[in-house]
This record gives sequence, C-alpha cells and structure tokens, in this order.
Amino acid sequence: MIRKLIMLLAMSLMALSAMATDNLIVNTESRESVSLNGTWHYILDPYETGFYNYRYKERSEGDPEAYWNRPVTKRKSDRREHGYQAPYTLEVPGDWNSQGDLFTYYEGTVWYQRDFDLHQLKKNQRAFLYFGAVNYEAHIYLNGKKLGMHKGGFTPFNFEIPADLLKEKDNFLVVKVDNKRHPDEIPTVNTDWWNYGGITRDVKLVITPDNFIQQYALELDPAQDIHQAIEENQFLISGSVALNKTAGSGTVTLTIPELSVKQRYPVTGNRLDFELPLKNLQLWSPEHPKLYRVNLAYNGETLADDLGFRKIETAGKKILLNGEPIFLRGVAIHEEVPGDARRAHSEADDRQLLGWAKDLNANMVRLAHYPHNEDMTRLADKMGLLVWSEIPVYWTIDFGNNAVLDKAKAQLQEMITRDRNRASIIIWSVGNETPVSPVRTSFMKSLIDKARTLDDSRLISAALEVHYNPETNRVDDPLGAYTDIVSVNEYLGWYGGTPDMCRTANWEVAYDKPLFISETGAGAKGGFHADRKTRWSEEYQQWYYEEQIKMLKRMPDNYSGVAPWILADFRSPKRNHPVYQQGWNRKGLIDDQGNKKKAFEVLKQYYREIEKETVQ
Ligand code: GCB
Repeated sequence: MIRKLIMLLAMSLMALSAMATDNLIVNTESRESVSLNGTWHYILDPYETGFYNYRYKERSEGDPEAYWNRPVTKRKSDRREHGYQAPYTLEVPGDWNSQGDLFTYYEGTVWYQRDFDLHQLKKNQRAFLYFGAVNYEAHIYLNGKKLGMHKGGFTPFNFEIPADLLKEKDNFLVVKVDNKRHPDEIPTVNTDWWNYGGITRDVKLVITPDNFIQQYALELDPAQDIHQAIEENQFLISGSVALNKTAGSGTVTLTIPELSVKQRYPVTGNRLDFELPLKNLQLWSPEHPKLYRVNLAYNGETLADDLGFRKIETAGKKILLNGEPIFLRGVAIHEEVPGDARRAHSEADDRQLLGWAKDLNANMVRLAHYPHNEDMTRLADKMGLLVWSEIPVYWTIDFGNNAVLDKAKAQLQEMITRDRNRASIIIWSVGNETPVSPVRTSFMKSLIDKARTLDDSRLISAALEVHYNPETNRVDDPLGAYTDIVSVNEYLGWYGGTPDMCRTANWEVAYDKPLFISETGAGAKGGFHADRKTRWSEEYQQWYYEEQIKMLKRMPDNYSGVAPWILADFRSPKRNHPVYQQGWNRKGLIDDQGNKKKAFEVLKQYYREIEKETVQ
C-alpha cells in the first residue's frame, strides 16, 4: 500500500513537471473556436527582405517595410515595395509545393497574411492563435506585433493574443513561414521525403475562459494488474488535469454518461490528480475499438472527448495488449496523398490512408517519420488501428549539440501532450536509423527518458539498423538496451543482393525483448510488368515480399510484428531514376495513382493468415 502511494506520488510529480513546462492547449476541437482556414495572401520572399533590412539586421517592429506591417500608401508619391493581394493566394491548410509550379521545389520564406474579425469575445475570455502545424519555422505577427516563434514542422503550438491587441474588425495576421533545411534542426538537411513547406494544418482562434483546462490525461492506471482488473471487474483510471493558471477555487466535473459516472473534484492549485474506480469497462482493442464519451467541465467550459481504455506492456519477449499477446500487423505511412502529390491534412485524406491499411488486414500503422495530424490519430482510435508515432530525429542529426537535443525534446513533448489520450497510440518512437556512436546513444537515451517521464503508460522505441552478415544478421545496437521493444529496419533483397538471399538468412537479437521489423520493402513502378528478376517491376516487389514473408516465419521467437515500407508511393527529391522513380520513392504497395501493386495482395494474405492464427 505504502509502495503504491509512493509510486502514485512520484507519478503525479512526474506528470506535473511534464505538464507545467508547456502551454499547449489540447482538444481544441471541443472548444469555442473560429477557423482561420481558407484563402490567405502570400509574398514569396527568398531573400527575406520583409524580415531583414539592407544591412541584414532584423527589421524593427514599426518599420513600414517589414512585411508584418500592413502596407499603406497615403500619397501617390509614397514608396511601397510589397503588398498582399490577389491573385497571390494560397489555401490553408495545405503545403505550398502542390499549389503552383512556382513552389514545387521552393525552400525558403513565404509570408502568409489574412484579416479576421472577432466580435464575440466576452469579458474574461482569452483568445489564442492555434496552429496544427507549420513547416518548419513560424513567426507569428498580429496587428504589427510579434506574438512568438515556433520551430518544428509537425506539431501544434499556440500563442495568446494580448487583450489590448485584439480588435473587433480587420485584425492583420501575418505568418512568416520558412522551410529551409539546416544541419542543426530536427529533421536535419538529409531526409528521404519531400520538404513540404507552408501552413500545412488547421489554423484557428481558440477562445477560452480566463481560467481553463489546458491539458488533461485519463488512462488505465499503468500500475494496475490488468488480469486481476478483468477478473475482479474492478478497473482504475488515473486522471490528471492541468489548468492554465492557479484556480482560486473551483470544481472540475467529470462525467462518463455510458458508465453512469459523475464526479466532482475540487481544485485549488493549477492541477488536479485523481483516481477513479470503474466497473464494467469494455477495453479498447483493434477488434473492439470501444470509445467512451468523457466530459470534463470547468469554469463554464466543457471539454468532450471520446476515449478508449487499454493496457499496453511487454512481458519478456511478447507485446501484451490488455494482458494478451498481440502480433502487430503493421504498415508504414507518410502523411501524403499520392494521387495529388501533397501533404494529407483532413479527415477525408486520413480515411483514405487508414482505409487502405484496413484493406490490407493491418491492425497497426507506423506513422512515419514525424507526428501526423490530430485527425489521423483520432481516426485510428475510431477505426481500431494501433499506432506508432514518431519524432523526425532521422539519420544524421547533430547529436553532439545540446540545443538540438532541446529541439528534439520540445517536439517530443508537443507530440505526447497533443496525443496522450489516444488509445490507438501504443508506441512513442524517438527516431529512425540514427548511426551508432556514444554521443548519439546518449542523445537518444535522454529522449527515451524524457518520453517515459512524460508518459509511462506506453512503449518506447526507435527504428534501428542491423549488421547484415552471411551467417547471421545481428541486431545489437546499444540503444536496444533502453527501448521497450527492439525495432529494426531491414531490406534484405533490395539494398544489397536479391530476395533469394532471405532463404538462408538467420537472425539474432542481442536483447531479450520483443522484436519488431519496423521497415522492409522494395521499389516497383506501378503498372510496370516484367519477370520477377527485373528491378522496379511489380513482379520483383512481389517476389521480395514472398521471400521476406518466408524468412519472417523463421524469425526468432521474439518476433512480434512488422510494418513494411510503405503503404503508398511518396515524393522524395532523392529518388532520381528518370524512368522508374521520377522524384518518387516507389516502395509503396499502392502507386502514385492509388492503384494497388501485386505485392499488396501478398502482404494482405500473410496478414489474413496471422489474423486467423492469433485473433479469437
Ligand atoms: C529507410 C528509411 C526510410 C526510407 C527507406 C527507403 O530505411 O527509414 O525513411 O524512405 O529506408 O526507401 O530507403
């Protein structure tokens, strides 16, 4: 009992430090808001003339030539050298690359501008500008004043609008967006995906009471034994609520109508921790993605969320979901709509991608290589797909640089804060194929520690590499000592050799932990048919999958899942074969027109067999 109390105290202290450090507002969907999506003006500014003066110094706030200031000409003799007007417009949300030839390869600064009115703000309400994601660096200006700057292309952020800055009419909002790559950013200069720039996700004004719930988390108590809970029909939910500031006094009311729960919790500081015993809870799983409507009411605002409750853990060499071994029938997905060659950004886009994953008989998706939009993980909750969610710590990050580590930590925290209530997410990944060295391992280890401090209810991993060897392929990356599951990318038969090499391949893992094949795949140009030995043909890819699957069936007994690379072809500037690639990574099971390649059926069949064997 005392041990449990100490653990609870430690957990809530951990959660407190996690939540107190950032001001991200979660579940904006359920709050009063005004969408700022739509048509924005832009100025393409490769020399950053709107930001730096001719001495290359950042312009001062009131500088009429700064692009954050409304361009005005009072007299016809006035000189003005910029302006926001049609037809120079871009749609938000959306990457700029797919919105005109001018932008296809553009990397640099684009200024976005729009006006908005806000009549309905009442006394004692606050207004925040909320961005789902802007790639990569965003400077936000309202009515000539800078609200802040954010780095990180795939996570949300918000800035409060000072009350005296906001007008009822004609607020002049400007966002400087810069997607230039840099060696000391996350990701760094080298990636195998398109560097889509722009305001790629929703923008809105979020209106809150003066004192409001900023973040919350409700989950099955990770310390509870799930078998016992099921047997005794006695579940424990641990909950926490973080307010934006200290409450004088107040009450948070929690209701879960379907379970007849109504609890009132007094709150005096800026947070609340509680435990809620529950009976008759239906656990969330891919086969039964049960969600409960949960309402949290405080100070006149009610946040509604659809939450699933489930337990994910490992036991020796197995991954357990709700206490039972589970095999992850996965597939990797980039946040891209292949048919349109653009970033996915809506629920309809996500429905298409996750619908394809379902069609493949998958029960899991690896959202590569960065956090996808919030619609995606919410939809995965509804559709019953387990999720691996990752930060873009990819390949050769500047591991020795503490400022870079801080940037990675910030993105990790934003990802976890936004999505920690999603039952579908079972794995936080701290990176992909990072090259082994002591400095890299210590960098990655501190990300793992941070992830655990923020959320101790999920598994932590990272996609590692393998030492190929004709005798035995060995997975012994030292980082494997710190992750909950050992995940490895392998391309036997594509990078090096041909698929028949799989026949004699043996595998060894240095850790007594579940083994997950986080990537495997081969390229094929959709519609190109030849004999199976011909690279880029659908037949080669099909053969690759056939040989891989036979090999996977011989994997060591800790083999717990696979997420082939990748669901659909995606754009990549690194893929320059003039006939077969044309700027596309062709390892998709679905081509750039949405057609399934032959290998799709091979994997689907494998998954059907596993499903029959493993799912009652
Ligand atoms: C990998 C990377 C992935 C690449 C893929 C490929 O190992 O993790 O980002 O796109 O290989 O196609 O080579």
